Amino acid sequence: METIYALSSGGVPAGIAVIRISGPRCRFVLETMIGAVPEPRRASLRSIRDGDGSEIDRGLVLWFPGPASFTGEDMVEFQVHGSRAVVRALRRRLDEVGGLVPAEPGEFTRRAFLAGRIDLTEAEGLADLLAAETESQRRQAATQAGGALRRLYGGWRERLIRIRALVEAEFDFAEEEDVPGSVAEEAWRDAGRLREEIVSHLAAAVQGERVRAGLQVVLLGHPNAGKSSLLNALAERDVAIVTEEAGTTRDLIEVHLDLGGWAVTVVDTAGLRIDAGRVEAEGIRRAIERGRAADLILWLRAPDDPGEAPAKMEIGGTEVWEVATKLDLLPERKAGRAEKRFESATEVFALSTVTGAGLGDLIGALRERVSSAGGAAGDIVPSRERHRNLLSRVVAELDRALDNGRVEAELRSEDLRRAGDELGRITGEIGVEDLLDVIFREFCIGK
Ligand SMILES: Nc1nc2c(ncn2[C@@H]2O[C@H](COP(=O)(O)OP(=O)(O)O)[C@@H](O)[C@H]2O)c(=O)[nH]1
Ligand SMILES: [Mg+2]
Repeated sequence: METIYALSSGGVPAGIAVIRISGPRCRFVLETMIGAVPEPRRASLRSIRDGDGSEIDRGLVLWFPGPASFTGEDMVEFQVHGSRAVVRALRRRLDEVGGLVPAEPGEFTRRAFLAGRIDLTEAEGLADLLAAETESQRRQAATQAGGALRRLYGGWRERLIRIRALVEAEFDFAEEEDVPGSVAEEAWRDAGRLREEIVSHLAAAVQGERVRAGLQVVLLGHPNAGKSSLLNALAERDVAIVTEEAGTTRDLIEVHLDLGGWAVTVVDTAGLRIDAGRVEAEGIRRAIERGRAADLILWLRAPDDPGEAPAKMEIGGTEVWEVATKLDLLPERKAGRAEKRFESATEVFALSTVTGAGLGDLIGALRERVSSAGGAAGDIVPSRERHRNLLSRVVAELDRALDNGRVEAELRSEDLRRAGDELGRITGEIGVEDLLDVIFREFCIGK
């Protein structure tokens, strides 16, 4: 195994730069660069020395001997002054020492996984924790990174093994007389209870995935309906171009918002227009496609909007809220009420991004929508499609095993084994080699 190093603290210049090293050369690095191996797991202030003995910087040195380290290997951490020159000099020195290579993104975490220090769900939780932008994302990721899913799935897997042992013990007794079937029966009853637990956990997957990815809200409406203006108003900063020219927003623009601790992704789209030029038509196609996959469509229409709302079939089953824009342009007497024009809209709002009227109502409703979809703090929920798919397979195997119509107990026991294997795939104990690159690519360098 090569020894890897990386700047783990992000961009320089900064107050402090943290350089992390993991692998068998750590001890040698300490001996050559600070002339000693300090006390484990304690910060010591040392001179970090160059090849000619001169001081590169004075900083904190931490020594984490394996296997009780994050990666399971020997690890060293240098906390130095966060300047470009200090970091560059340290990198050069580490290259000179020899046997060290720069780490790939997520390589420290990958080594932690391979050493069995963490399981795959904890690695995913760490990736999510590093990417977290809102309180709900942080809480969910921290719960997962702390091993909540590992413990849950590990416990279920052990329970399945026990159930199988009891069921299979019966095979040997089957030939003998007067053995009551109750042990196996009780085991099957427990398998049924376990199935129920997994089904109700699986039902929370939608919630977990939404907290992780954020509520997806797509703005749709004809050109000049006020979509980009609304996006800007929501984002409280200029992220999309607002012009009076129709069809300027040709691409999709995404903004991540934090609405009272919940993540909401708002997507601005090209206006829907039948006679649009080709570039714009491509934008429109993408807009509708994005709307179909979203949690919520905001259908915007200006007072003078002649256009039709999209047909129900075009946007699929996505929930639609209708938003009457440019409220300030309406005469006072009409401004109070917004009548619904789009048949399947579940809510109607009226607002003006110029005066700000009505904006609070929409934001309040969005916040309500996302928090009610998000569940409670401390919930242990599947957070990825990967979990959801594998859990569905666990349930399918259990259903097969629990099907009393099948007489061969050996086959039913085999189904139980397969159910356990699917759980093992979630935690990464079984067959995940081809998945690792995908998962660890999400990380930044130095984690
Ligand atoms: N008076 C008024 N004008 C608005 C309002 N919202 C947007 N506009 C104007 O309407 C035009 C089109 O807005 P824009 O956000 O680019 O629409 P989009 O094509 O749907 O993205 C621009 O000139 C905006 O300044 C509003 O609430 N009141
Ligand atoms: Mg626009």
